[in-house]
Amino acid sequence: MSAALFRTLLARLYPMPNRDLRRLEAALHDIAWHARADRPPPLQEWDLSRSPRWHTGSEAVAYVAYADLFTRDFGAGPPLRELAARLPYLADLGVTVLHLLPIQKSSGDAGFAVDDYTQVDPRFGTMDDLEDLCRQAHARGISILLDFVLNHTSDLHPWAEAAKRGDPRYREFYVWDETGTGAPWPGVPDIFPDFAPGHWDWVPEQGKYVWSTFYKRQPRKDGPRTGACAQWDLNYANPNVLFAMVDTALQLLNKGVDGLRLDAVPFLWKEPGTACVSHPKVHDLLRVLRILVESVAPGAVLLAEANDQLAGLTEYFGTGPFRGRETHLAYAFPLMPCLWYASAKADTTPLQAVMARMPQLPENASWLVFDEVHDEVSLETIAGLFPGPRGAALNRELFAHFTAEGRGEPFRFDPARQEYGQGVSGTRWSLLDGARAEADGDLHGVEDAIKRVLLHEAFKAAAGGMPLIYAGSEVGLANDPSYRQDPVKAPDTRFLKRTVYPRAAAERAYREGTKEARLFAGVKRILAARKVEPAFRGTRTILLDTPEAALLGFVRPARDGDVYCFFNFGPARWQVSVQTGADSDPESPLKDLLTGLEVLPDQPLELEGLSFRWLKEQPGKKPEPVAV
Ligand code: OTU
Repeated sequence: MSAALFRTLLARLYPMPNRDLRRLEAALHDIAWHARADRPPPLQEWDLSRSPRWHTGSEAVAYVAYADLFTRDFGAGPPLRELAARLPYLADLGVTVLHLLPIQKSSGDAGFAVDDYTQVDPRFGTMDDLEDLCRQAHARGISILLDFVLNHTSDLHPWAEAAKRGDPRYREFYVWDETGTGAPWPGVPDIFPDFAPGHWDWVPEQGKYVWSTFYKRQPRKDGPRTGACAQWDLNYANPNVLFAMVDTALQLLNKGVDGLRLDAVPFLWKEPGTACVSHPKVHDLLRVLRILVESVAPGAVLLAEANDQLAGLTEYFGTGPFRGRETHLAYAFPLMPCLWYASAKADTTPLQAVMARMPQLPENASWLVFDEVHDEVSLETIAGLFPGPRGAALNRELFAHFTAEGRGEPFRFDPARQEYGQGVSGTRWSLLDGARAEADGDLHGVEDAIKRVLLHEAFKAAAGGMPLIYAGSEVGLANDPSYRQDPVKAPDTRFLKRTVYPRAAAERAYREGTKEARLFAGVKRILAARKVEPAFRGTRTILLDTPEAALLGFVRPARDGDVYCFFNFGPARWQVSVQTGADSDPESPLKDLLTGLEVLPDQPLELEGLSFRWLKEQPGKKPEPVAV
């Protein structure tokens, strides 16, 4: 990256006289230079030893967990230390990337209200424990991805405390309402309309409102002060904020983590008259961060957490001269609600429509393909994908389906827009009706739920990106409604799915015949088949025509033979014909990657209800003689 481009970015972000700009640039280089000098030699070796495209490989599989919930039932030590003992379990499943939800000192929002970036929360352990965990994970071929909550600090962070006291340096770390009215800027979305409405938090010490996209203590001056915590957005228009946060990022990377999940990244830049979401300057900030991260920890990846529409989302991989030079990974938000729609309605039409629109990514970038994380399933995304009444109808259908019969609970329900909710909280097993079926002793229901879970996993593994597994979903953990008893958690339904991973479930995962073992073994088989198949590298997919809405088909191209992927989201059995390409060998049998069995291309392919098939071309291969 040329120095001129770096300077261009800074000049766009911070219009100022050249001399000041040069000073700003020098300050950033200085921060990076110090971090480079501090990078421990073993990490420098690690940097050199790995491919810079490790995140795009077919073996790359991510797992997201809360360190405490994932280990609590396994040992009484600090979670970061107990995690080491859980690595063999993850490795056995096929996981190569562990995303740890926030572990820094925090006063709320399940870790996303950070009080101190330089300290691990004592509940989790210490920075030394983190370094140790990274070493042990690397030894097992597992990379660690850490949350980097860069959009906001808590109101208890020393910067926020200083701002409350009126310290002019730190006042400028945040964004204040200069009108004094607390009136929302027009067009700015309301993210937690139910329990933290608007985008201002009242600060009695200053007699002013401060910008807060997420949790607030007191949204209105004359309202109650009941918020469980507060998250104050950082003011990136102030270069000192950029300095501090770049420094924080580089220090975390020097602990040995392999990547940073950039939390709530669309909200980084505020400009009146805009929605303050994915502003062009957000991208400039990320490009600056990428350059500096690469100069210190080459091989470390940046993951954009941006619940954005497809076009906007793709920009996180960089555009123009910055293509492939912004974030390495982004959550594939647009696929997610469409996958749930396919599951709920046995209709893959929306999923196909979105897949057809997925753009070609730069070779060094990839999607993180997911069906759930620690947050709600954001169903509203489907409304944005299909503007007008169709999208609203799809959203309504999804919402009704997944909040019915105790599957999940509404999240981000806007009381002013009663017509439909925006998201739903719940574990996958509960949302797919597995928990209800188990409770009712409905064996057919349990069978179906198992098949649906494996369909989801097979789709995520094949769709063109790194699949992401939410902790416990691989053994079918159910909703835990006990959060309602905790007044701090009660207003936030996302806690419904933030369950302790019980030791008993891990034991059953290895006890044949249990539902846990069937799920675990099924997921493991899918990931193992994916790992060795070159066609599952990268992100290219080509949609196939299928005769039924319940069916989805696509090709993953590869030089040694394409892979044909078929999914049946409906209960009925269907036949499809595999239309191999014109340059394919019509004589050669295809190989089923899950069973190893051969299929002749001119034979109709049987697709049982709620099943999938992955078929690999084998150019030049003669059919096996049929055994008698
Ligand atoms: C993220 O989510 C985290 O994943 C949440 O757990 C946090 O509460 C939140 O940030 C604040 O730190 O709105 O409902 O476009 O969708 O940042 C979840 C991005 C959220 C947002 C996302 C946010």
